[in-house]
Amino acid sequence: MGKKAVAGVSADAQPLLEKSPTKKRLSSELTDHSAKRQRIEARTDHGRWRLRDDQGRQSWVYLEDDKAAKEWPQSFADKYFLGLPVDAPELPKPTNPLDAVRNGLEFFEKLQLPSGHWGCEYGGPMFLLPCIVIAWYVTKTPIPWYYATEIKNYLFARAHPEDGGWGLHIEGETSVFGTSMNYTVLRIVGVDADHPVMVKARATLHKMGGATHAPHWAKWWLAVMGVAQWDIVNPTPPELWLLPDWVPIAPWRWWIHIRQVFLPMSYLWSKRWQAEETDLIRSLRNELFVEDWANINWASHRNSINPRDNYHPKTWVLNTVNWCLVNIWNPVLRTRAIAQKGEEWAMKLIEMENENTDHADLATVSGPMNTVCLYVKEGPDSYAVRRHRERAHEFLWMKDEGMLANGTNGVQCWDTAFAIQAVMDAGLTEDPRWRPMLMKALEFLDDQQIRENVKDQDICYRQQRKGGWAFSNKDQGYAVSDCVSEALKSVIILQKTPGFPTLIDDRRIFDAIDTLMTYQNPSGGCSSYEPPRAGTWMEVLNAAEVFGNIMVEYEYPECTTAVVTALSLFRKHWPEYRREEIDRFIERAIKWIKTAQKPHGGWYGSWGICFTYATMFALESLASIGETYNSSDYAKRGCDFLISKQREDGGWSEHYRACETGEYIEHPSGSQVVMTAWAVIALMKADYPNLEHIKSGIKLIMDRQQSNGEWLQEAIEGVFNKSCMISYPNYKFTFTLKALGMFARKYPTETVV
Ligand code: LAN
Repeated sequence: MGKKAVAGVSADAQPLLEKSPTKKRLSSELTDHSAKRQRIEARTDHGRWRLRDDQGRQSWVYLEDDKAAKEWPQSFADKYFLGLPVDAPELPKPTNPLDAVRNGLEFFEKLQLPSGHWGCEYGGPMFLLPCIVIAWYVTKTPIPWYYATEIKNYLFARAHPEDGGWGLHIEGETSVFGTSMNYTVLRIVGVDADHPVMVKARATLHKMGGATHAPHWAKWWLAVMGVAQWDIVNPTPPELWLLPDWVPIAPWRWWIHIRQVFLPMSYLWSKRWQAEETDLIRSLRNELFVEDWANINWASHRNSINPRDNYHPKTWVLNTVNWCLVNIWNPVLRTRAIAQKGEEWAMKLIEMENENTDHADLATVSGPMNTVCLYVKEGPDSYAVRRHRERAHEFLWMKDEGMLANGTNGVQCWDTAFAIQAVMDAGLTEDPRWRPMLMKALEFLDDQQIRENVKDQDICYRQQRKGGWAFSNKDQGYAVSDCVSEALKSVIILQKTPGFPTLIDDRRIFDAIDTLMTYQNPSGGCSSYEPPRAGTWMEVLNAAEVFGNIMVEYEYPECTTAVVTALSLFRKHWPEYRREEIDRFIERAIKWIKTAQKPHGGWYGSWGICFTYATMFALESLASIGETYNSSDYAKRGCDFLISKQREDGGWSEHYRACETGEYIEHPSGSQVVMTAWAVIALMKADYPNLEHIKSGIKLIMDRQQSNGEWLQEAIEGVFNKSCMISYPNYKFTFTLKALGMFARKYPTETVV
């Protein structure tokens, strides 16, 4: 149990219990959730969980009532996500790739959700659940016992088997960020500090220096809780939002995610708001730190950080800026009037974000932070707080291990677009067997297209989005270049297939194109949510420590290719519309793709792991203008790079550390189906002449397919900001099917088994 004894731990483990009923309360609304102990059980009955799909809004419901459970039986997808037996029928063993596609689709079709989309767990990052749970705690939001129970189960299942800590993401090494945050979550949901899991985690945390050595975001959350003091948090002044737009560092120029996180951070930092003190908070002050809490010199730990958390050390520029803010700006120059103006404008922007997303907010960090801001500003029962509370459920996911937080409010539009394309690549869109599934998917994309720009787009610094699609759903409503592109391709493909209706008319297609055309950077490459608004030098102000490439938009081969292929497809069907601009766009984009090739021949991937993922996209871009292995040195070098990484069993297996280091690294667990699919897709796109390499990859994918048509989960597939991994479980269906289908169409006479 660390260095110090923790007084009264058992009772303190009752986080929502005020021990002494006579204790003076600051507000009467406390009574509700502080009066009872958080109920927590060994496990819930997994047969009672259901995934509700309300037009693409997902939330997990626990049916405590027998009658309700009977009336709403568990679906195949519910059971699959929960790891319960699904009894999918055994299928005839495929003798060729196309039959393997059919078997895969038999299984995958059953995972399509009622509104027509595919969903799945979207976990990986280990700092998201803490955002939600701490926000619940400080806003006195009751946590249902079945959530508390399953959150505990998930975190217990994910504790590092040796040191008992948690990392930045599920496959990462233990860090102060992961451990201090998830330890806090476990205490909030009712786990006793004496529990062996907690004792072990605490010992590890203390060995790493305790929570004084946590990165910025953890310090911020602990300060909000009142477990740490605000002086330990590096400054995030809201008055930065008052800078005129022309100022090169003005926050409107930052990457949308860091902008939306900085916003609520700056608001609460400026207010130095802290939650009401409870026994749990007092207890955590003893548990999370190595030093005696009362004697900690908080300001001296602003820059303390354990090396494991310090992926992107702060630059001397940022340290100097912070020093000036702490020692000159805050104490001497920052008048109350300036602070107030900054807070007011930050709050206005938060309110606009809430209005634009109906309180779903951009993602799982800013959403919970905004909830706290609104709680502070408007009080516990305001509409904004209640709506935020409702929407928080859409970020939670239930699986066999327990309950986790997803990176966004789902993967709806993204995975649905790839599902459609997998059928298309296999040439099966006209097969009546898949028509109902595809029809539902098309209807979903029709419903989810964003029809208008946000209100006052320029005031809240948003990007044009009309006609686009978000990664998740239209409620969240942030169009992303590649999400728009993949959805648009899928819609065009289906609507041009005989037998499918035109749900999305030309005007709406043109809207999507108009929005896509805004994403090109002067270099020719495309970024994610917005074209870059400042140079990459802004990274010198990266204060997050745990992430890289977070301050501004970059150009990505993945996004660039998605846009190029969408425009190319569009151009075939509508050769007149903005023709010259589109031609020029594509030409410039591919020029940029060429410049982004690494000396070893591969491309660095920012959203999937890593060189394998991006090389697939880059080779597709080149192929779209007819540059393939035999005709293009770029394509040849890309293929040679991939071939040099093929393993003896025919597969590929890149490790996530490649994203962190920028060097290709082999995964110790051997070939992965998703990675193998990416590599063979790339080789096929580039017309790689030696078929044996492609065939051995295809064979590996077929060999790994189960007799019911599914593939099993392997290593994590995705990444963001270089250091944090994120799961894309549907990729083991969509990309395997795409690879097999492409092979079947391209080499119809070839056999692999
Ligand atoms: C995502 C998810 C989707 C992803 C793709 C569409 C796959 C990509 O091609 C473009 C970028 C995008 C939209 C993306 C950006 C960053 C996200 C939103 C995430 C990886 C999901 C979670 C992550 C977000 C930043 C997590 C919150 C953490 C912060 C550092 C703010």
